[in-house]
Amino acid sequence: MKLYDSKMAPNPRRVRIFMAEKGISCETVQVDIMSGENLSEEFLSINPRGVLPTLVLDDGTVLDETVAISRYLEETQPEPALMGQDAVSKAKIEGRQRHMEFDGLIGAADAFRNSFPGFSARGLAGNMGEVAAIPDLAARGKQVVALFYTNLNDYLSSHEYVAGDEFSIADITALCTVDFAAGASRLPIPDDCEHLKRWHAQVSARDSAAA
Ligand SMILES: N[C@@H](CCC(=O)N[C@@H](CS)C(=O)NCC(=O)O)C(=O)O
Repeated sequence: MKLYDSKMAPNPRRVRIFMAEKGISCETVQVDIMSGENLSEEFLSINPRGVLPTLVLDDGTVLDETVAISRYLEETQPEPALMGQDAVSKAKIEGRQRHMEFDGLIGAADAFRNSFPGFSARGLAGNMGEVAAIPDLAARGKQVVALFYTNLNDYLSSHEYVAGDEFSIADITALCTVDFAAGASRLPIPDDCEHLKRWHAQVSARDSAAA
């Protein structure tokens, strides 16, 4: 299989970390989002949506959406489990994963996309045509990230990981969200979020975090 990847972007990193945790490696192809390589005819002929990550299986099947790709990898290589092991843990982890994505990553992406000059006519990711950035969305994205930090800090005051006692896909989404918000959107973890900082140091020390 072949992973179409983009080094600086948070969603492809989620898949790279997921693979590293499972010890899966495959050929990767870098696609430069900043210069619009994901909107080239060549890439759109692989994924007409023009988004990364995109995984192409050996039989030619094309998968996109980080969680769908992760689901495929979890099913084909169940150990170590990153998406739960029984009905309750699977549902809990899926819920927490979605909280990280909807309550954090989308806000961080809005904050970046709607303020970065290079994306002034690329307000939506991928092959969506010209869509103007909306500065108010950048401001709201910042508010979302601030709330995300506070809520996650509270949760981590009584849990080791983002979905309870076990490292899971929810931690991967949260780590990529925090690092993207701190880097691209210049929204670092606030000093008073000590539990979030403890967790961040812990998961950043895993080998997979370098992926
Ligand atoms: N919901 C999708 C989001 C994919 C996405 O938006 N990826 C970004 C990179 S993080 C992208 O491809 N951006 C292309 C662009 O900005 O044109 C997923 O989870 O994979």
